[in-house]
Amino acid sequence: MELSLAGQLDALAVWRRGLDRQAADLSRFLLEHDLLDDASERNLAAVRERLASDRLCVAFVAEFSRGKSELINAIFFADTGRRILPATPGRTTMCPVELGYEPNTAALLALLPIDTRLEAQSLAELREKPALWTRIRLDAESPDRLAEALTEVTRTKAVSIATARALGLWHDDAPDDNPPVLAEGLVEVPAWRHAAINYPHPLLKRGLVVLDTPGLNAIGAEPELTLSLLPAAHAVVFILGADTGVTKSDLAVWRDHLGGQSMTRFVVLNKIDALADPLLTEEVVREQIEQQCRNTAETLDVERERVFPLSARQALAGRIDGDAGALQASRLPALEEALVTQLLPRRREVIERLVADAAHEVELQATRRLADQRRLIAEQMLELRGLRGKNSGKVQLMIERVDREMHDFERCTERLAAMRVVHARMLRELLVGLSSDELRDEVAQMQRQASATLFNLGAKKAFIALCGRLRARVAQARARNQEIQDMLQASFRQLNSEFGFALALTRLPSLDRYDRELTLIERSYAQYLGLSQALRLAEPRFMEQFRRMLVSKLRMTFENASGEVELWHKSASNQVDSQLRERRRGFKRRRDGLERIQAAAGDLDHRIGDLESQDARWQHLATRVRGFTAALNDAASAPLPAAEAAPQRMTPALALVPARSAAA
Ligand SMILES: Nc1nc2c(ncn2[C@@H]2O[C@H](COP(=O)(O)OP(=O)(O)O)[C@@H](O)[C@H]2O)c(=O)[nH]1
Ligand SMILES: [Mg+2]
Repeated sequence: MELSLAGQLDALAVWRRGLDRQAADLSRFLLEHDLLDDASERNLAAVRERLASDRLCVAFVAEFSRGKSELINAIFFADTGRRILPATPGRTTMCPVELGYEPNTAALLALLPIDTRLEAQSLAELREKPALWTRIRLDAESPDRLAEALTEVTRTKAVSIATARALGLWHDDAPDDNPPVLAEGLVEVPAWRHAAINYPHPLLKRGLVVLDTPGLNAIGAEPELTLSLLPAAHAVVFILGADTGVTKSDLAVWRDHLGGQSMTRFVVLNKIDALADPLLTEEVVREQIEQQCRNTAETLDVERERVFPLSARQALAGRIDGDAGALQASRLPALEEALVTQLLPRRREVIERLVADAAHEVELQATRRLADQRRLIAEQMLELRGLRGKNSGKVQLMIERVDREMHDFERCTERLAAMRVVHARMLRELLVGLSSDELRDEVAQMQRQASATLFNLGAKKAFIALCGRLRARVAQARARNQEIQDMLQASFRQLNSEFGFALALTRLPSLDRYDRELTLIERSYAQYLGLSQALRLAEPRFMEQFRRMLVSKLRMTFENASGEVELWHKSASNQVDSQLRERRRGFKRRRDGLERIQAAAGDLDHRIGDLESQDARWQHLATRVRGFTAALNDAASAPLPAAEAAPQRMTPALALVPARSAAA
């Protein structure tokens, strides 16, 4: 029985929607019962945002002409009955192509001109400037017109060597990587820097994003690919030619761009059809292929199971012709099955953990608040029960006692104010260390150090030093956070014992995640600053682009870190505020209750009854909160709704509904 990616993505989407509904229910319930504090509200909103926008990005990476585009065609577009992405000799993808689907937007090919490389803006910045992109409407109904439009990604143009140099596409010191020279001192360079296809394919509609990359040259020349697009991918399919094996440049791509990454990696040994030899038996050819897979696995240092020998061309032709035997012979189904069975469970795990953590925090917060209210009620009940059979003079004494207690209690406000001042100061000091101003200064310092050395050869050293300093900042933030926690802990203990609060701190955010993020940034950027790139970095434009990307990446990390820290502190302060409010309300209720009893002595039992039902209500609410979070947890850990088993299909294993028949 085969699983289809479409079916699995659907199941995942159904599961996510279910979780989202439950999170919404929980949120509404808490709001209705005045149990939703800021921290929980933000927590739940963040989870729901993730559930709504979860994407799965698969990147296809290889040297030129290994068959990336052909493989994408075979996996995703065979249902159109033809080759959609250009993948024939002389028709090479020249720029990174992103395939995805944005609902409520027309089918579109958006192209960013190569000239934009003359300015230092990063791709992320340029995405926000639609005016700079050339847009071509796509006709999803007509595969021929679609394929025709997509040939744009192969477009080149002739420019002078000087221009090519300025574009970062010509390096006097690295002639092998340079583009072909045409007559009259002109060279052929890609016309576009980046292409984004918005297309209502069934899989793309389900949140799949596919990234087709051109060869090494472009990967090397466009830092954005190495530094941000590839690390953001959830899986990478790395493609080799079975006819060529692992070449030196294949190995360079693997080492430089994929080696240390954390995403799931699949290695494809493509073009096995080229190994067929009429003079050899099928057995022998099979054994040859197997041997090559083992060699490949060894060279790349991956498990043999990660290597998939196949023929993209045969698979595409087999699917288009409806030839099941040819499809089987192409061995593509094994790769597709691996994508389905290995990729999605991992995505799911990430979300599951996210939801479970949020449910836990929210439950803790809400039930603590309820427990606190019940504690106050218990005290009142004790007091009232003690009044049974007492006269009204006694009640008057009680009222006076409450007044005294209230008065004593109000002394805590001074203490709280002092604690708040200290807390705010300490927190300010902590956050300054993570602020974007200081971050900018740090990067500027790195730049000064880097440009002080010849040819930017010191850039890597300066960058590593920067990472060291940034890590020290995170460590310092962690230490300061601990100090604040100690201070709060001590104050809470005092407040609890002197004024009857029930203040308790939640687990301090560990900030380990940001260490890991920094390590990841360090690794991929340091790789980029390796010797092979050093010459390119000598160009001021590149250095500027590099700096901008680095700053925006680091800023995100630091903003998230300080956001998390702030949230924790905010929830600690909120807890104090809400308990203060509750305590005051409690005193007032006690006093009102006693006054009512004084006014009508027989009211005592009635009043106790009130408190009992109030208490029962809160107990009930706590149970319901736990019910909601348990349901959320159950839904998160429940098996996915069964994906339909696909019969022996001729439509692509990964496509559920052929695009054409869906449109028809
Ligand atoms: N024999 C054979 N040729 C293939 C196969 N896959 C791709 N090709 C050819 O290899 C060339 C490069 O393919 P393409 O997909 O454009 O490579 P890309 O540059 O990696 O995107 C094209 O001429 C394809 O037709 C295959 O499985 N077998
Ligand atoms: Mg291609």
